[in-house]
Amino acid sequence: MRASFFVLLFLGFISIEGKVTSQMRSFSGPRGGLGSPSFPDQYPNEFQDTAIIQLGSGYTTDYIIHLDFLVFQLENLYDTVDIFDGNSTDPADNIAKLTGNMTGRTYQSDGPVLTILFKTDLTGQRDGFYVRWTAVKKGESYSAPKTCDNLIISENTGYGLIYSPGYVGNYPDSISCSWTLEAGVAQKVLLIFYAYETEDCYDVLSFYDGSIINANKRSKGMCGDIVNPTTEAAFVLSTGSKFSLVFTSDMTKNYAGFTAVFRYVSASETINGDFNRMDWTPSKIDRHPKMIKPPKTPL
Ligand SMILES: *[C@@H]1O[C@H](CO)[C@@H](O)[C@H](O)[C@H]1NC(C)=O
Ligand SMILES: *[C@@H]1O[C@H](CO)[C@@H](O)[C@H](O)[C@H]1NC(C)=O
Ligand SMILES: [Ca+2]
Ligand SMILES: [Ca+2]
Repeated sequence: MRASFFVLLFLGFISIEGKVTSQMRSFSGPRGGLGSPSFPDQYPNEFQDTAIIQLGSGYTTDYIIHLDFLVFQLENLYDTVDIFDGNSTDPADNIAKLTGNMTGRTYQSDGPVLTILFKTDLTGQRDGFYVRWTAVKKGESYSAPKTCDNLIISENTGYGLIYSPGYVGNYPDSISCSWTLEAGVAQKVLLIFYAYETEDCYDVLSFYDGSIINANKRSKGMCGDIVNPTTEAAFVLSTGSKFSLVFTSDMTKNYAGFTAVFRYVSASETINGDFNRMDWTPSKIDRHPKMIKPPKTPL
């Protein structure tokens, strides 16, 4: 899988002053995504990352930048993100100050350039953030398209992001989207959900070991208010190297849906052992007894 929808330009340099490592990054294009340093691994301590996003040529001051934080988990109060208008870190240009768990938040600049300043202190690391940006004409409102297109961002470095149609806004009614993730030989697919909320139990994310056609469906899918984006993350691990997902919604009632990071991990990985966060266990799924419903669309 390859990223198809964004253009990135990385013109970085790294410097070390005292103990704090500073890094500058520059991104250009009408849409794209960027993660905190080391994402999706935990970010480093004593680090300062300045990322400048410019929409690029053709995007005049008639355009603004819309930001959707698909993932946002920082150590509360000690690690921070500041968003500034323009190529600036002047307090007068500050749009927002973020910390803690803020997955699903949305911000907008006043013009075609903005700066994201990320600072960490000397202890306490978390998963960090991944933000998606989009050019929007001034005066027009923006919400992510509610279709099955472009619901996956693959960084081609062993991880990616996957989210429900319309995220961070609500998913549409009567939709069925599918994804197939393929890890290498002797690997499995690990999904880390940073948000999950669907209608219980009419809108369901189902898991298949293998490709969708001719695959073993896991007996249970996910539905309901499962992962609170301000307090939790949850895990799902594939059985083999290929893992397929199908999200279906019925005709009424919709919610924010989900956002997850996928990673390719060693086949010997287990969820219970090595991960120091809330595990996605069968007993947790069992809290939702109505969960097993066949997808509405035949596969
Ligand atoms: C941002 O401003 C700094 C200082 O003026 C400059 O050195 C840098 O090249 C600018 N970066 C971009 C991407 O315009
Ligand atoms: C953020 O989420 C993590 C779990 O993913 C949790 O351990 C932590 O307490 C949360 N932080 C806040 C400030 O709620
Ligand atoms: Ca910290
Ligand atoms: Ca529904």
